[in-house]
Amino acid sequence: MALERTFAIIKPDAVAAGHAGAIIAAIEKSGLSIRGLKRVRLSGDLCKGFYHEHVAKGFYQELEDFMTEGPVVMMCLEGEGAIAKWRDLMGATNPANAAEGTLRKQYGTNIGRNATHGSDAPGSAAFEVSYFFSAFELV
Ligand code: DAT
Ligand code: MG
Repeated sequence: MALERTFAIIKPDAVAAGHAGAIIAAIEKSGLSIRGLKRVRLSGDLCKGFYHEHVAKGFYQELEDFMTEGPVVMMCLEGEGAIAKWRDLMGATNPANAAEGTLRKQYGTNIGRNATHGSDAPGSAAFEVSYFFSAFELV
């Protein structure tokens, strides 16, 4: 396995519910390293650029309304096989289908409000990390 970086978001539902600390603790326990972290609120334009592959889809407006409704915590995570490892910790997109013990099972509500984001491949991870973090913020 290769040393990878991936991009993670604790989404507005989980931040508002006070689950950011528990999710960060789960990341630390997993062995993934947090290389960058910030708490911000997305604009619609930032959301459209970030989710460019979903902008034309029927659920996009719902996704944007949700992702901009309150602050998020975003992170760059690093480790061996970090992309798959973080996806495994999150669980399936729809919390109803997510495995027991995963973050989306524990903290998600439905397919739209699913508590966390994670990059799905090396290309999207590189794009997403650089979309939100400068080199100065990754330490
Ligand atoms: P993932 O976040 O697991 O990579 P995705 O990239 O297919 O899933 O979709 C991005 C987000 O969009 C997802 O976390 C929640 C939302 N979403 C996806 N499919 C949806 C649907 N059918 N209805 C409502 N929201 C949806
Ligand atoms: Mg995705």
